[in-house]
Amino acid sequence: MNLLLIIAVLLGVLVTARLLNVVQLASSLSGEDKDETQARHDKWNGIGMMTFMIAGLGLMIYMTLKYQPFMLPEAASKHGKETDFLLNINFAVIGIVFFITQIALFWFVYKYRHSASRRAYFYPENMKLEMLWTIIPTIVLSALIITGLSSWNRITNDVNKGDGMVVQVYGYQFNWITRYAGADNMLGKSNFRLIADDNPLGVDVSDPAAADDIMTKANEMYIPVGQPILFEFDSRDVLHSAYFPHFRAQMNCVPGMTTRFYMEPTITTAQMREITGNEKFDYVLVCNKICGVAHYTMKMKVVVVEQAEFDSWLKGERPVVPAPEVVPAQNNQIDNTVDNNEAANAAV
Ligand SMILES: [Cu+2]
Repeated sequence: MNLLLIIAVLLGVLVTARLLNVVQLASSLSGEDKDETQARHDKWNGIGMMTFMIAGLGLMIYMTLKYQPFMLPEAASKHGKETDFLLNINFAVIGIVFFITQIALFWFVYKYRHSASRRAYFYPENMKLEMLWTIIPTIVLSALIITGLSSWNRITNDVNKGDGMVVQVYGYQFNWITRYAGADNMLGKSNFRLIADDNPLGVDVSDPAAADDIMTKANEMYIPVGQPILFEFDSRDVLHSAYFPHFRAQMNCVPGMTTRFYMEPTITTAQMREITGNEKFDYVLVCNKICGVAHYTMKMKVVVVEQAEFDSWLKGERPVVPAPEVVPAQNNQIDNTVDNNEAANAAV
């Protein structure tokens, strides 16, 4: 199908080229003035350019408006509002410049097309103009970069404030695990050597800080609204990137090191459902680094609730260090022996 389409387009181009040749030949045979023919062609070229510009810009405006409903809703975090503000300023500046330059470009092609009655004016330099188009972009770009950098520094420096509930986001191929620091707000140490089926984060259970750490049961993360949260990101295997699109937050998860991000959600899931008019709306945490074949499945539901609801939810989750009576190590061993014996008997 695609091949047929390509062949059809190629044939179309060839036919048009041949037709133009024929038209040219016909006009030269009929004794039409060469300059006149050229002028007619130039005019149609100019009109074509203007049509292309109007259609292109029109389509661009139409698509921007049409797909507006599919854009992210308003930012749901404090930093997110700042990020959006910066982004909008950038879009405004780029948009204005884009429209001015594109309209000028196509208009000039049309307006100043070749004319036998007009000579090109030799205009080698104009210091004033050159100063103007060097200094204005320098000022505008510097302002954009300086405001952007200062915002970025403020956002990333908030990590050093030392407050905020500590939540670990652990990425692995291909999902996320979250761990809450508990009452002491300190995560117990972890080491990849300790990773086991019943200890997916490799938490050092002998570390007293780990005693009150909590892991989530389901593939979801609850966070309280209006509270600063200090995320600590880790990866078990390859680079992942923890991306919270609705909070305008993203941080790489790097194997062997912990990265941090500080965030304060401002809109609960329930409120966002009202704002978007979508009853099924949910915040998400997704992976934003192609990390392997099932990268696209790395998605976790994020639920923003009031503090009280968060507290009661957290009580229902499982502790990282299981209570001693839950996993009696000895029984396990005995069970294994029985299994082994059975297996041995079966083999005999
Ligand atoms: Cu990933």
